[in-house]
Amino acid sequence: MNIGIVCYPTFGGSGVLATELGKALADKGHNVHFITYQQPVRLTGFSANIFYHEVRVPTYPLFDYPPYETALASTMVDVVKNNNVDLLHVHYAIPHAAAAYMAKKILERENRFIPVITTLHGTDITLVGRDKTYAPVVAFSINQSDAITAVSQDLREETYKIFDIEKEIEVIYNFVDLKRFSKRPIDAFKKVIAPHGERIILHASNFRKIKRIPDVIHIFKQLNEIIPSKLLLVGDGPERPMAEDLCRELDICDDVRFVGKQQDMEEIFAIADLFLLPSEYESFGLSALEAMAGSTPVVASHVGGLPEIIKQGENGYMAPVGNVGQMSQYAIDILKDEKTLHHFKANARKQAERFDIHRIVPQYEKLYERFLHSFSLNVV
Ligand code: GMT
Repeated sequence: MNIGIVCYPTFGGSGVLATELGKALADKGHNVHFITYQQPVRLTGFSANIFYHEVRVPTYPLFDYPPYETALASTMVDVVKNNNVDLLHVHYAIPHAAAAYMAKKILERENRFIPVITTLHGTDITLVGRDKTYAPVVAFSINQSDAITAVSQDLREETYKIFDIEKEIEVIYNFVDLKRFSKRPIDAFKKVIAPHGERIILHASNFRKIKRIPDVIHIFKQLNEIIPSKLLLVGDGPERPMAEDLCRELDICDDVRFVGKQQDMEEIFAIADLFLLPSEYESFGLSALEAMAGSTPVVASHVGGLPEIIKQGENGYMAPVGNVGQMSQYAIDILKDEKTLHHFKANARKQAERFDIHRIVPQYEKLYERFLHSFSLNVV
């Protein structure tokens, strides 16, 4: 198959998932055409059947806001026509589903019928998408997609609650490549972070408000008073300066390290003892799944799709949003002795196996085949 994938090229979960999906499809022999404004961060190395098409957005003095959506739709048309693309799979509804609808309509006028599959990732529905400046276009373009998938059952339900969706939304869970997360901890790295054998606590995100970074820091502070630990903060974003101030205020700077955006998350998860994700909302929580794949238990908020991957008291714990005291107590419970920690780590890895890439990617392939078949029969 020749598949066009449209996504954000950044460190965000939807872009990471879309890139990993494209790479996995290419490994299985499909030709994959990434269409985005920058080379996706996880698209490294060379693969004979992966192609990257950059969306160029020319500027003009008249444009305070260069029209990305128009440039994207035009690039989609061009890529489909020149590469015999069979279908377009867009990740994150805004603005990708609307641009895909436009491209589809243009191609239809040339008698080319291209199925559009939209994968909803979370904030495209629950936060940004529902904003009334975007909502009508989001709802319309989702409804115009030939297939809609959501990354969790919760996101599926939320989408039906927020928008008037006339079609079936299929749940295809996010996945992780377990093989990649099978690394043994690098002792030298561990020693640098925790020189006296302290527990290593990890948080990785885009440091946006929805991630509740102050909760991460307060949970760590309470935990560190009982169990000597180090906090590793991976990623960057608008909340970082505030987070640095808070660490100074709480006098915990010696135990906290901000390491910025990182590529080799496998090595970081391998040395971590616990992952914290006290978000306001997570449609799925791909970082939590990656942590589990690296045998790291998770303490998180009981929200969104997280209960679909975290099993209370088995591979982690969840507490109500903002209940920092409960979350730090759970962290202490997991980290209190080697035997308990080992048990949680083993269960985390076992749970991640349910979401292995080899189980999930065939679900997308099946979906593609179904729509290609229907389109060739003209029954959609
Ligand atoms: O919130 C983020 O980290 C970014 C955002 C994105 O679209 O890149 O993540 C959303 O999609 C991820 C991949 O499907 C999910 O794992 C995240 O839970 C989801 N974020 C939210 O729902 C807040």
